[in-house]
Amino acid sequence: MCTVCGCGDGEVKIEGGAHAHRHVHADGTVHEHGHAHEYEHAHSHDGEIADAHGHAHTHADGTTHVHEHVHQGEHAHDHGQHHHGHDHAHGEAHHHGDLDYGSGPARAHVPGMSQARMVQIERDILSKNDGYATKNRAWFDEHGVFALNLVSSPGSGKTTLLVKTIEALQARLAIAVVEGDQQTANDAERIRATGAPALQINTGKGCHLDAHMVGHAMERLQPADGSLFLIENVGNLVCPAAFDLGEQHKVAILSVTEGEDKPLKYPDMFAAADVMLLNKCDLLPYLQFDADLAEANARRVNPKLTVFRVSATTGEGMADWLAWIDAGVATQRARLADNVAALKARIADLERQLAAK
Ligand SMILES: Nc1nc2c(ncn2[C@@H]2O[C@H](COP(=O)(O)OP(=O)(O)O)[C@@H](O)[C@H]2O)c(=O)[nH]1
Ligand SMILES: [Mg+2]
Repeated sequence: MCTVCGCGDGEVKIEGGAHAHRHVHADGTVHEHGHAHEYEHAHSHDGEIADAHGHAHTHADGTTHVHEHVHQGEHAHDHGQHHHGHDHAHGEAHHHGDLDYGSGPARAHVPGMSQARMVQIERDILSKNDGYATKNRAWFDEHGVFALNLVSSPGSGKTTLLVKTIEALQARLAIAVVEGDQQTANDAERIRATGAPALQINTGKGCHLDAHMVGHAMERLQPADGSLFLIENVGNLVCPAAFDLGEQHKVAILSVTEGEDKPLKYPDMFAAADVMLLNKCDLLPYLQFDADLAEANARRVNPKLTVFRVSATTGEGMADWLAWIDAGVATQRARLADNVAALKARIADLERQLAAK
């Protein structure tokens, strides 16, 4: 997971302007940013990696190698000399001398860094992110906005699905879209062609959107009360799983050309999602793809997953997906109505108190 390297620092660009600005988050926290270049979002996200003084490898069989390094500058250890390819038996899952760098507390490996340090960095990044996500979610709930975070590998059909979803719903629903990609505004342009407002976030080297970026996008897009807010995350089945953006649901898209075992290979994403869209079902007659097995694999990772089999190009199965969105929007609008009723009651109460004085 990319939280181990803190990638994406200082490379984020958000469409929409080149000026210093100041914004106030829901809790009153104030951020000020100076923008030196056009559209350059110049503040740095936390996640600095400073030291490389030691690391521990935990192998599948439980063997742990700890290395202490007090080098400055280049980290010169030679992996070959650490004899990673052990000739003794590894744990159950790895009978053939396979290497598992996903064991240990950090569930990942970075050369030159201890697992403890990695866990600390990940906690720091995610707790900062979660603070922004909580503010985003509070704002969505206050304004009765239904927000979805679409996650998948590149090319599974996220943008195509969004375009078709917008075309089906926009007559009766205000919709705004955030597009995340490392480079280009291609997807935002595809969305804008439908008439819906869209904002592109380029993440540079970063492999996911975070809640801070989405907070900025919300300020620019100003989603309407009771509207639908769609976030297309950077195409990547790994990193976006860890980052809460404040959405109501993560929606994972798996297309039938990707293989039935992807939920087992990338379980974090399918565990984090509430819905899976199995897309490109129009191609099933031409492929050796077992849709039932793909669904079963996804449910092994996440038994509560709601699955819709769809084809964005033919429209097959889209009605159920659209009905699911309608239900979510209705729930958020009911919440908005409750918020308005509570505010009216509060105003009436204050007026009574004033009249009594
Ligand atoms: N056959 C078929 N192709 C699709 C479908 N949905 C998307 N595609 C194609 O898949 C490719 C990638 O789609 P895109 O929406 O850009 O994927 P993204 O990278 O996840 O946003 C494009 O060539 C789409 O036309 C579908 O339901 N069926
Ligand atoms: Mg796309």
